[in-house]
Amino acid sequence: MLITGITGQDGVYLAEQLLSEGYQVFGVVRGQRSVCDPNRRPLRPEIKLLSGDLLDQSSLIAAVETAQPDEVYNLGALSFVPVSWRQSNTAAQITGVGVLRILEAVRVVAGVTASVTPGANCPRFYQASSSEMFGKVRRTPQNEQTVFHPRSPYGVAKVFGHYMVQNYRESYGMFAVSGILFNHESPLRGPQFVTRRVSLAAAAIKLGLHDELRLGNLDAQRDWGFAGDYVRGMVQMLAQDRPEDFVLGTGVTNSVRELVDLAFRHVGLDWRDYVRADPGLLRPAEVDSLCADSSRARQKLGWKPEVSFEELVAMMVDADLRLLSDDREMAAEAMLATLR
Ligand code: GDR
Repeated sequence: MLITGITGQDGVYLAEQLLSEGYQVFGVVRGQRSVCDPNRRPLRPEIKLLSGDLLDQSSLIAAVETAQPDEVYNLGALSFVPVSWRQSNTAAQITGVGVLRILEAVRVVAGVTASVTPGANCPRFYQASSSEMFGKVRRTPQNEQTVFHPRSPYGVAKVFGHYMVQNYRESYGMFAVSGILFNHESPLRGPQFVTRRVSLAAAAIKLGLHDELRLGNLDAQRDWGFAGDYVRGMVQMLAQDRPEDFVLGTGVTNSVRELVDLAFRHVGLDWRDYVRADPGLLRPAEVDSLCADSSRARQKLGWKPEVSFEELVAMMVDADLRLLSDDREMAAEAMLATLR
């Protein structure tokens, strides 16, 4: 199995699942392995790391050639949405055209052309598509048929990747699918994303290490689930008889305000005493509300999320209480710095 984005939250969970099922796992990492979250669990030593970059076609061909994988999971992206306005070209190149490059690498190494159909040696391909593609939503809840209206350069790039996967499926007959995943979180989430920012702040304030939490749009609503549940769905999508895209989400929507209320109540605090609105954290164009209709995944994959929003928030706040209570933990200081 070959995974891009192996150092990210989903890469870590997916690798753990595949290793536990007995598969050999290769991870593509850029020359210098960059892990933005020092709290992240170290990668398991069984994982074989190959250098490669979604910006570099030849490096991806070399990685696929070396790994000779049965399955390729493209989880690599510039995943923090606000950065995509400041680095829109980079976002388009990594998150959008990067999908084309890794698809090309798979196609070329497997010797597939318009007239040569994929043989048994052609890996199955999973693309991490995103609910950000729905953006300014046309209908609620959103499913595989809902029209896309992305609101950020990140979302636009994901739409490009999504249609490229569909095109490779239709043009070459490759087993290539996209999982349209709604927000999924865990104690391994990067500290810049709102759930982790809130869990860190609630824990830090409770422990007397910090005194306020600056946030952007409190009215934004998301469908938040647990990342461990979602990587299970990725593996199930590639185990189907025929390639098909699937929406994964809980079908439950909460606002950022509800998230904050829950996290602070978990540590016995009233969020109104600590949260400050920071206009600098508002986005040029916002995705107001998302809610998944994952009935296709429930019916065809038998997939359903096991962790509720309340359990997820409690899990994340408890993990951050442990992290920040441990004086020896170097990661704690780096995490606190992200709140300042
Ligand atoms: P999102 O996740 O953009 O949905 O994309 P994020 O956690 O960054 O934002 C969720 C919502 O919270 C609002 N918000 C804030 N967000 C952040 N980061 N920081 C704040 O202080 C803050 N205050 C309010 C945002 O405006 C937004 O509405 C995530 C990423 O993982 C993508 O890569 C992935 O594709 C989608 O989820 C599904």
